[in-house]
Amino acid sequence: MKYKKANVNIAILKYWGKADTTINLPYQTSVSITADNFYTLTNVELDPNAKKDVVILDDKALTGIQYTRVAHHLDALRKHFGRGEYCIVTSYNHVFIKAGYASSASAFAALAAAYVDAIGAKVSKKELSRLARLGSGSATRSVHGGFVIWHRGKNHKTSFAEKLPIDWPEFRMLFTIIDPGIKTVSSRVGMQITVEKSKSYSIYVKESNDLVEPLIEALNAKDIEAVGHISERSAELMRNVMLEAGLEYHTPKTQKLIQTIRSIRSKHKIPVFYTFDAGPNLILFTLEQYVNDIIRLLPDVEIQVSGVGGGITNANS
Ligand code: 2P0
Repeated sequence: MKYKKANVNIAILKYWGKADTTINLPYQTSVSITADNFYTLTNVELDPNAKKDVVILDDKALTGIQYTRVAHHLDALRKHFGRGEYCIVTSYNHVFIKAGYASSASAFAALAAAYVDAIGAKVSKKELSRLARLGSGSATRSVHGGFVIWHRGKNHKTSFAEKLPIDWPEFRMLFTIIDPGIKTVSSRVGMQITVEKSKSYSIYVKESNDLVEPLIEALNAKDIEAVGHISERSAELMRNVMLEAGLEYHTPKTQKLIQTIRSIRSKHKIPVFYTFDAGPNLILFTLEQYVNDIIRLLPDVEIQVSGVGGGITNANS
């Protein structure tokens, strides 16, 4: 079977809140790195006789909210292309599920690409990023490889992602597993609660958008210290508005690891920085030459190392 393969991405500069929930229009411009070892494979077949979509994930038919999210994305794609046929979606997730890392970025990027392929349409990567956004915000960025910027835009046309012209193959992400069993409020729900309840949300949006230019400068200069400090600031700004809205995604283990990372930095002069999403795990940013030392200094932490990955590709199985 022919599949589209999309990798997950981790934001250095975070997206956390929607100006328009129907088309996942964000309040902030965000910047991410596409990972090279966690991905989703998806095939879409049109079924002109079907009365509804069928979605098979990891050999099991999806139901409930997961099914509804896929069907809604397909509805949006059908509407966009003026088509009516329902689909059979077959998908495999090669994502670090055990750690609670979300797979919506790779899942909806692969779905958009596989649907476009199934109807035989030709679209640019920029357009594909818009179509992926209709399924999930973070999927907008997974269309591209490398370092990616998602311009927040003001409407469907102007909110898209593009690859930044940065070649930094030594960059590494260390995915930690801290509390695998913890269930959290989904990003989709969490960001809505934050927009509604956080007192300083509009200040956060401005502070976040003010980090775009310094981050691009730091990436262009391949300045790991500057990139790392901006990534921590972006994550902490996001956490601050989450906490104002009553959302705590960290556990004591998360906070303890943050302290350890800071002390590795100061004591051992190793450039290692953290970020986090809507969960208890940290993702560490560093360079290839420091990976072994960092792993040695964190003997009790389960870690998966990832390099910089590519954009959507074809795959067979
Ligand atoms: C990000 N996250 O920039 C941020 C940081 C989590 C924290 O994008 O509702 O699954 O589908 O647009 O994309 C995760 O949220 O939410 C996310 P929807 P999504 O990576």
